[in-house]
Amino acid sequence: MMKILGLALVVVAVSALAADLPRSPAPKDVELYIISPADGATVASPVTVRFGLRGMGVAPAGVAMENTGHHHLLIDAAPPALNMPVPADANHVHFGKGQTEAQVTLAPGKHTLQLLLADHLHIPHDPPVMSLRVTISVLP
Ligand SMILES: [Cu+2]
Repeated sequence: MMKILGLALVVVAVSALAADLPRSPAPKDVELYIISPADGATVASPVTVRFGLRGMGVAPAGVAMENTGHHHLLIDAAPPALNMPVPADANHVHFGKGQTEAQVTLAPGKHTLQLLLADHLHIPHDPPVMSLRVTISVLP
């Protein structure tokens, strides 16, 4: 009985911790956008995606500096939970070296691209700094 209670307490403590991860503040009037490709564009793979950011700076992951972050490209994915680190997988690509463009290999067909800035710990800012989502068609 005590064992079960102990486990329940640990679970509660861990969820409280996740909800309380501190988020870096984002200044007002920040703009994150995909310079290219344009929404609706038809392109060949690999696709060069250029990241645009106005009102904040880019810093590598791990470097805690006010009003900075690094880019994450969401490929065919909805925005992830904003109170925890951005997942790292084929649909959530981190640019932790401070890159401002990427070459992305995509299968033929329709794909969506969206940028999400996150802080040195990969946690989105508050309020989140996100681009509009663009839809592109990749040639066979
Ligand atoms: Cu990251």
